[in-house]
Amino acid sequence: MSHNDEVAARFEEFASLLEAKDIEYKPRSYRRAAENVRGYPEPIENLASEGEAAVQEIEGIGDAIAAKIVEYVETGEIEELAELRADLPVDMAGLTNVEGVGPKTVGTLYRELGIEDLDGLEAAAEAGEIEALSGFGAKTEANIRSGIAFARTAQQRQRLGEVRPLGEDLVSYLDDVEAAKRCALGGSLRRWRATVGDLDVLCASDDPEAVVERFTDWDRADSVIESGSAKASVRSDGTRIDLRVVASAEFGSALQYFTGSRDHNIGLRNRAIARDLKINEYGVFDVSNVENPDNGQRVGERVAGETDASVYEAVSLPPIPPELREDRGEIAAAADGRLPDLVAEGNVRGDLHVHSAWSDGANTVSEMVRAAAEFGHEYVCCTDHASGPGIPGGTGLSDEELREQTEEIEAVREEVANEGIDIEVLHGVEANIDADGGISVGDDVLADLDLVVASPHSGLDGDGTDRIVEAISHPAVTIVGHPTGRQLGRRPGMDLDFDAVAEAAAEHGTALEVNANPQRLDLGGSAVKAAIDAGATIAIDTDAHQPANFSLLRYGVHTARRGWVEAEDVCNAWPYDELRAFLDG
Ligand code: DGT
Ligand code: CA
Ligand code: CA
Ligand code: ZN
Repeated sequence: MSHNDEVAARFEEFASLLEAKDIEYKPRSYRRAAENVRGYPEPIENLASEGEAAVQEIEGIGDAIAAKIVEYVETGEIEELAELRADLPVDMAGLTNVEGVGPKTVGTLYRELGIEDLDGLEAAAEAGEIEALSGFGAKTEANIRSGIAFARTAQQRQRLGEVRPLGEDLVSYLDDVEAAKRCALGGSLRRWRATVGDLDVLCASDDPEAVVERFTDWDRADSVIESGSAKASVRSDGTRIDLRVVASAEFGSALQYFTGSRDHNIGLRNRAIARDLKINEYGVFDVSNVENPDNGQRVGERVAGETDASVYEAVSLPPIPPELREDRGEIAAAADGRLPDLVAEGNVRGDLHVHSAWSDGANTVSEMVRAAAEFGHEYVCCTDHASGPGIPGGTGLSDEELREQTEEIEAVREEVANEGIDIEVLHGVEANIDADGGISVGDDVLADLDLVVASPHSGLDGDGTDRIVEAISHPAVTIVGHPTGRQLGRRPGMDLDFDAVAEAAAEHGTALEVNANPQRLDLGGSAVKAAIDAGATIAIDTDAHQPANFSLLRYGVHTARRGWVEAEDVCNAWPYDELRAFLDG
């Protein structure tokens, strides 16, 4: 089991509490440490067991932070964090879920009004107490009031990127349990939905009680919600996990059933009924000689159920990838032999949206390029932020700085070539899309760059269709980045007419991004499908701000798969020559 996510969450809380106390600089190093620990490929406790010096091998981790990691791994606590919490006893994660409420605001609201949680915040906003504080106003208070409802519902669903590693960790733990023969994730997590209500795990075993016992004993299970002879639910770091244990012969049908979605399963069951078959979690049954098929679960002759694919085969269908099981026409497509040959992570050849320390990234261009090569990319494009609204002060580049950056990019190209590192290095920019759809970089600079990602960073509410279509039509724009501007669990982003956006993108040869950052996953599955249906090109980018972020690619790939995307639809899955032709065309 790995403590990486737990340590990262503690450091993020640590950073927020420091910020709330108006302490400067330190929060940034804790946030950076959190990201590096989360992205570190090995269980952090392996390093911690070798001592503080070993932990300092991780980038961005000095002696003070290393000591805290060792302390946490050894004791399960960080004393300084406990002191900070006692000093500022607030629900930091819940409060900062409200858009416009950052850690500093939480600190002020606690000191001035004693606000500790969402209920307190709501009461104060309703009573007009926030408006009366200096530095706040009627508009801020109104925004907070409207953000609370969204923050409350958002809290009930977790982001895919946070729970997927938890689920994988659990499956690898259960794989080592002797009594468990096969294990798999089910539910929305297996379908790679952007947010997940709870986590469903399935095991095949002849000894279900032994598996249930090991599950409830798992050291990441904080509490047991319920526990029976063949199923149990626990809570881990705020996430509910449901386990079911079934016989091996029924594993496939159970997995198919618990993968969902509900509407997909209804479609499949109807197809079965038309063939005198009955599908349920126990198997597929031939009920042609059964008088009353609804009378009981295991009725008639059992014809399938050992594997997930066998269930589809029984109704004359090829296996349908879990990401497609959303009742968006996948059963008809499967029946007609029209299922897409979905893009896979291995198809992606480069990342076209990457930041360096020139803007708000953590590393030099050279470090990011090397990390991209190490990840396996054939090409990478540096796209630091241009200055503009929504870009934190001082982190966006002026036209002049973009010109200067060109020289550094050229130097990095030479440097990696001299070392025999095989990667093409492109120079781009992430420009802002302003309220009217205009672009925040001068035309002469745009013309000299290899690629332009244009993204919205401010004014992210209401209908943004015209604005995004305008940006798509700009001749210099290659990719529209995170088109809605949504942040999962934080803000819904702009409303877009996805058909109109898709048509414009197809017409102008502008790619639409699937931003792989788990906070965004923007565009999401159904919007991506609209883009594909209109013939638009997709870019799957990580928006990396540090080397560990390149591995977030998988979330983007699976989100694209939810939109029926094939490798040929993805410009950064094309060989470099084809990409070059696209950029130059
Ligand atoms: P979530 O957890 O809200 O992100 O979404 P799911 O899809 O994981 O839903 P969940 O955890 O309630 O149930 C897992 C799967 O089990 C679901 O996708 C389909 C199946 N399932 C559960 N309850 C029902 C039900 O009452 N009717 C049908 N047809 N299927 C169900
Ligand atoms: Ca679920
Ligand atoms: Ca469930
Ligand atoms: Zn970016």
